[in-house]
Amino acid sequence: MAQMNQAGSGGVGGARGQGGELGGAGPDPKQAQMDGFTLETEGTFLTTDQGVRVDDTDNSLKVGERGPTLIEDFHFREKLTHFDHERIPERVVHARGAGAYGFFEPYESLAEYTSAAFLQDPSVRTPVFVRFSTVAGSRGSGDTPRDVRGFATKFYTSAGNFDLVGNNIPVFFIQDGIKFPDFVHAVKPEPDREIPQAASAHDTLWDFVQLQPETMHMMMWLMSDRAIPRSFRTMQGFGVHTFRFVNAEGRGTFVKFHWKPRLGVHSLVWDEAQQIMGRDPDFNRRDLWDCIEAGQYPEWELGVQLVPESDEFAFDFDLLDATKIIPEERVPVRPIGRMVLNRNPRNFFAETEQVAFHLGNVVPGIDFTNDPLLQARLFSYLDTQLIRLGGPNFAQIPVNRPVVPFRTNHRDGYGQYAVYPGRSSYSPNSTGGGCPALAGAGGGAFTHYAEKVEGHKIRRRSESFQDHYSQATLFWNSMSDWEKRHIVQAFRFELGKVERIHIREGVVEHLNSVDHELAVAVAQGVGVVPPSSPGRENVGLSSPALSIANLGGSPATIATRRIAVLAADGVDASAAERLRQVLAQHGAVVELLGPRAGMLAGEAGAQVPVTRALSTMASVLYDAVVVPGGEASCRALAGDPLAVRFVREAYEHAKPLGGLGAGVALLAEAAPGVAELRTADGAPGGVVVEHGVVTAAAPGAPAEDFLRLFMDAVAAHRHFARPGIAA
Ligand code: HDE
Repeated sequence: MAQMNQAGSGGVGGARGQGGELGGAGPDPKQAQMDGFTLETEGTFLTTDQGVRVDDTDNSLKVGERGPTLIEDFHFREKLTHFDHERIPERVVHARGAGAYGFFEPYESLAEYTSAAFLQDPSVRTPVFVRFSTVAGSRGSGDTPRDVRGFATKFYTSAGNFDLVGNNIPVFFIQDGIKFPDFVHAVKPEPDREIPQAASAHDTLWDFVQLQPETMHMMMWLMSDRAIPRSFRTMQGFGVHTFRFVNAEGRGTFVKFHWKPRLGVHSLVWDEAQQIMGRDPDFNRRDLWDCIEAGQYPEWELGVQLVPESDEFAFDFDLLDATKIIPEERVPVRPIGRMVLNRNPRNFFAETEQVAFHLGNVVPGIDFTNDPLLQARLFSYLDTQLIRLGGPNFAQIPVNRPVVPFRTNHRDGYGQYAVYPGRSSYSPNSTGGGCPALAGAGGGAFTHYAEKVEGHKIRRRSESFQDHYSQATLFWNSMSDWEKRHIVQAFRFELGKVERIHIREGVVEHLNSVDHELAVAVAQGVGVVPPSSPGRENVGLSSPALSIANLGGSPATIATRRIAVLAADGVDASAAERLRQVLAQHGAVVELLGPRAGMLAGEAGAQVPVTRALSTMASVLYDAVVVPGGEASCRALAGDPLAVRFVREAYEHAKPLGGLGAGVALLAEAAPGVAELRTADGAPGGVVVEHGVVTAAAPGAPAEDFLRLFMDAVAAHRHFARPGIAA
């Protein structure tokens, strides 16, 4: 029977030496450590917490068959007591999340800039645990609200844990952490009625925004498609603050961290995001889990923007202001390594819920700056775990343990697992031989960067933090047409839900200082008198790196895209099979949806297995749709309102559509735009491709041309220039 092995490698008594290598080829030390805490139940007996075997867990101990129940039933009491205490407070923000393990490996040594152990040697892999999250919703809310996504990474390095607690948006709402409770109270459900759940479209958030113009840059990002990512795997991550690298000589360099997804940056459209909340509230969480299970491991490249300390004041914004980016055209992002997530947790609560991130978890070679948002976070993350995880020993929870030994003079407290023998628990001591001993910098100890600071104690915001509009304008100017359209639609949606007209007016006034056309377009949609002239001049600066349109991923790929093949009895079975084969070979997840589960009778009597019944799915759960030929199949689909809606919505959400033989007519019937496109091209019979609609009217299996063009359309993700769509 499985035994719990707490002395497993890297546990309290872990055998690994400080600074010991985490070998690239060897077993993952975090996995080995977690294995030591894992309790398999297969082949075991049910016991009490005390290890006593249980004979009956269905009937409480009673006096006679009809009771009463006896208090001496220790199994009954233990079972209910444990159940009564199963819940812990959810995170005050970022309550809903999903996590995975993996590894990070640097491309080359960064010793010139930092002594961080995990950034020295390309042959050394460092285990990681990443938790992605939404911010405003509660733990049971849906995955696709319009919201920031958290992107928090714990690196279990050979010099202790380093936590990079970032978001998928590179700036933040506020400049000083003392405003965080105000901001969070404003965005969370309103306190009297606890409405709305996981939504920013309400009066209190927008009231905060109109009264706090430093939010404007972030609000532009939040109203953009960045706030509705297609997948955690297709979003960027950012450390947001300016941090500091410190090298072995003690020289500091400012650094901003960037994660870039290998698959490119892709988003949903708003109508789709709203539907998914009902159709599959676990959409992003499921996607992460399924891809890892399927061996299609999510991957990001870590990049850094490095700024020498001598350039601290070289910018027209303050590096300490977390509402600003450093445009990539000014300081390029240097790729320094890659992260792969290749292992799902075994237990959601034990790992994903109990993981405790803290901005203050840094290792030698990485240090802080005086960014006042960062400074506040240094307090908050440790503090929050005390209530969330119930005491000061949460670092001993398996997922939080470093893979190197820890020895402290901390003792006692709830949930203390470590058994420190001996009489000494203080420093300095002679009773314990002076141990645990202090290491100097030469012995791998963390030494704080000796930044010189002086000043008066004041409550004041620096003059260099006062420009709240320039970068909001930069972001707007950098957007493609369709991104701009989505931003206007998002502002109209959100402000349209705001009840108080003065709040809508206040926001429009700020938008007028971002861009006049934007303000007018939003005003026209929300019943506010459009401003007559710009609030500020827009000098037209832009930064291509900010637009999703430029971040499609390279090389473009259909890997992991979910493609629905619609079919009914009479489908051209060989066409359906060929589509499945080729698309799956290129890494797509191909599902055949039919009017019912089970088998379809294909043309010429072939049996075609249905992956799922159409009635259990919706096009919002797929990236693309393709309809193989077969007269009877397509006629049946055309008469099925679910199938027609499926195709129409995919068209309206700008998704790639494919049609073969009789499938072309079905597409045209379901989505009138398709017919318009085909006529425009005027090539009936051959393969026609227009705005991501790929059709070949000739009956039979898909030709190479069709497959190639359809896959190109899928890789491009969305086709927003399509006629007749709102997205
Ligand atoms: Fe957080 N934040 N935050 N935050 N944050 C938390 O810590 C806080 C901020 C971020 O998956 C809390 O363990 C303050 C910026 C992520 O477990 C809490 C301020 C960024 C996560 C907290 C900020 C983040 C959190 C809630 C302003 C991006 C989820 C539970 C000074 C750079 C981590 C917890 C996970 C979680 C405080 C601002 C990212 C209360 C006071 C900026 C990804 O400690």
